[in-house]
Amino acid sequence: MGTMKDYNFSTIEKKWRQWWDTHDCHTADESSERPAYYCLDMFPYPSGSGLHVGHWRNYVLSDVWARYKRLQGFEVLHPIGWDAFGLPAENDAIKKGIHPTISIASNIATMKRQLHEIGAMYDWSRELNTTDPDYYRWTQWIFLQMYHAGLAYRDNALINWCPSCATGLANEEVIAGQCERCGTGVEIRDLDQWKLKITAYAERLLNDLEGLEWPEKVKTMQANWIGRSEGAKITFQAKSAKSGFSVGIEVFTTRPDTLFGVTYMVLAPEHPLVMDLVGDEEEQAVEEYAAEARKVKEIDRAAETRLKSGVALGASAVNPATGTEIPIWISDYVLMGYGTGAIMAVPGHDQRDFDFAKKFSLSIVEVIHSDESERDDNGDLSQAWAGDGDMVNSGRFDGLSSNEGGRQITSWLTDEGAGTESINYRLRDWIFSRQRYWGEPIPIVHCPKCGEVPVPDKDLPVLLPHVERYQPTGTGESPLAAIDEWVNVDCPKCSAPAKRDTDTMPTWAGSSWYFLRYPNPHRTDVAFNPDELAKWVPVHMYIGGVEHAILHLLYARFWTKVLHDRGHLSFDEPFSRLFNQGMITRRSYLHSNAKCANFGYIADQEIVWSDDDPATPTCGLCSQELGIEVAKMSKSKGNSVSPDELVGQHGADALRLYELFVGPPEQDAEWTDRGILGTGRFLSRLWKLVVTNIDPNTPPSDTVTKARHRLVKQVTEGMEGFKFNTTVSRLMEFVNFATSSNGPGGKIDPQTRDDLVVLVSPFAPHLAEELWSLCGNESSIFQNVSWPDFDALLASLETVTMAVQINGKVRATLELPVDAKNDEIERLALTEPNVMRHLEGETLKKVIVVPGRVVNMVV
Ligand code: ANZ
Ligand code: ZN
Repeated sequence: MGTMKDYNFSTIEKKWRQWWDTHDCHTADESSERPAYYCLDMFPYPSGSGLHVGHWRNYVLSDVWARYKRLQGFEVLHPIGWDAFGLPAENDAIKKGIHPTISIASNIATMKRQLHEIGAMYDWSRELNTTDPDYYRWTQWIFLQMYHAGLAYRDNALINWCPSCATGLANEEVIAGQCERCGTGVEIRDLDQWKLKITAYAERLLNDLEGLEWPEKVKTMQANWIGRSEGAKITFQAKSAKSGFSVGIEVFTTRPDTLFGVTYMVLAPEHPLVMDLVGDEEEQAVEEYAAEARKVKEIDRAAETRLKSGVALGASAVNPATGTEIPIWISDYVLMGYGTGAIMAVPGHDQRDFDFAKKFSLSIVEVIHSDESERDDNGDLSQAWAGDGDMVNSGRFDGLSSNEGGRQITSWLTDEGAGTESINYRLRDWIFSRQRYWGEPIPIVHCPKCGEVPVPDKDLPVLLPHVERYQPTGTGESPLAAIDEWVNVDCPKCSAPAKRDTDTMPTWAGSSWYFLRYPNPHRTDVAFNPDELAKWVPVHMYIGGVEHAILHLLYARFWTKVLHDRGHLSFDEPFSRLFNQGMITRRSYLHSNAKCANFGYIADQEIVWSDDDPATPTCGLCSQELGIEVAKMSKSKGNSVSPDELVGQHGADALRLYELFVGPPEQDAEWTDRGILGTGRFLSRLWKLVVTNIDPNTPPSDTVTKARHRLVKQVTEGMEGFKFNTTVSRLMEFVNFATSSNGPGGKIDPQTRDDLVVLVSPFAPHLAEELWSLCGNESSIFQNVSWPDFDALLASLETVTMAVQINGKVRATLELPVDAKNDEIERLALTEPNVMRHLEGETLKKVIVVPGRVVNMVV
């Protein structure tokens, strides 16, 4: 039995992966009696660089959880697939000059091998790919569901345009004024675009956050993105400088209490009334200003600190509270996309208005008094006071608190027909058109007679044609527009010659509903069957990166709600519980010598570590000292570590353990290359401990039994709390104890051995399965073994001895954990045989527990 002595991970791991596959171990059984549990990973996009150990961590975390749930008795659905449409895949294909269909197939092959090596319990029978026509047929069908509900519409709009990706972007894809994908500064363009009316769901998307077991941080990010503001809409009567005509200008304000302090109005330069209101003299300056404003990024326009600029229109409006005439200006600090695109300016209480008024010598009236506001030597405001206070200079509202005043002014305006309570959301409709090749074609035909005609469901999918030239055109049209034989079709309604819509859907389309497809991925008659879905979805546990906090997670919630409202789903939230894993960071070394061939992020093998000064890495070519930076692991920073070699050298289980051991799952953790040696050693020690106890004649000893209960308790609690790193430490400690001469010296009883193997199995499944079978078991741990139980008392660390007295006489002693609760102590005391005997036939009047000392019973 020489082979049994050595832990040969590479043979073992291959063997068990094959065994799992041939025994269909990971296929979720629809007809199972077990309760259903859906543990979902955010599916990856098939990138050309494959997986690095940072990605691996995510999949290991979810697999530990899925396996744990399996051992707890659930039927676990743990699927995986490919988010393969969209910019990332297309940009990658363009960079390499390989058609996306080809590069994606080969990227998937690589990543599939890598995912397989994790040994995760993925149900590959449900693998799906968003670029598969059998899949995107249903993505198009959902788009049409939106269309029929009036939630998908075409709109000529100013949109964010990335000049480098040559496509329009959703607001969510613009991060600090830059394209979320490539970092290029975003421009504004005027294009006909498909939009999805996510704003119709703003209220529900916000309110329903409350019921979700999600990290607070993510919920806050979504809430801020939706951005609910309570206030009022107020109409100001304005007089055109050009025609003298009267026109109402509506503003949105969160501070109706400041109405008496409105000393001017500002319209966004793009506001449709600007050209009606402007005077002849002002017209040219206004046009020039508007043209300049269009070039400024929204993020800069909105910045509080931006130097205020603007032009007066020459027109005026009337403050409905004071009857005073006030001038109307345009300025880029007012955004067309928010509220009504016009504001009532209150320089006394809004800092941007204050700065603007100072610059253009407009009057400032204080209407909210506070002792805390900052004043100059004359007692005037030296800054806007934006807080609460008492109303002043506000006629009959004087003396009210600003909150009460706001309510009263709003109701007065409502009576006058000049205003109304209003709730405003920051959320904008989702710009859904992309002028790119690699996406789902929008299933609409444009007919000169019938207008927009949806492609009938039976004609779906609208296939993406295979073309040689798929590079973006940059003209505002997608490359599809150039394919005449594809574009020209008969109108589905009147059969006249018509044209297909040539836009494609954004990356986020396919991922907005994929979790609904996994329960029955092969159905051809429907996208999903609500009855078959019901037991799996909402997803019980969703695991992925926090970078999806807004985009993907908001869109998926939106689609789910729409499908629910259309009668296709019984639930309206997709993910009950969410876990965000932290990122893996690693040191990277930055070489600043531009003359050296190693300039930039320098590769590991080019770095020289001298023995004299081990803290200072230098360049192998030019000997210059290198800068050290700890950054998110990525290929472009030269600090990414491939799992492939590590799996070859140390085994998948050792890597799994190190991925867990590296730090708390929800936190970022720094990768160290030698860390895996420790977890590898641990697995060898565990192996030895178990194989030397295959046929033990070892009877259970008290210390080992207690240590076992303690271990089961610690691991169970660690699992429940998602503290996998400390849980791995506990397992290591136990193996140290079990092998140490102060402990049992390597001898453990069969139950302790079996429990240990089961506890380890979610972390190191290959090794655990091999040990399990060496212990004489025929089937897989994950087929019919349950998670071990523990006894709370045995599991507790320290004990005290307590006497149990009945009417002052000691009748028993109890060995109890120091932290035992009074009712627990009482319950145990009452079950002592000698105590029970003495209580027979007596009425128990009173029980007094003196913790740590005595239980007194009075009969
Ligand atoms: C008068 C006022 C007085 C305001 C005051 C604030 C303080 P949030 O909280 O983000 O919803 N506003 C409205 N529409 C705008 C637009 N399109 N561009 C720029 N600013 C706009 O902000 C609402 C406030 O932002 C509104 O309330 C309005 O200024 C301004 F003491 O109205 B307020
Ligand atoms: Zn160099």
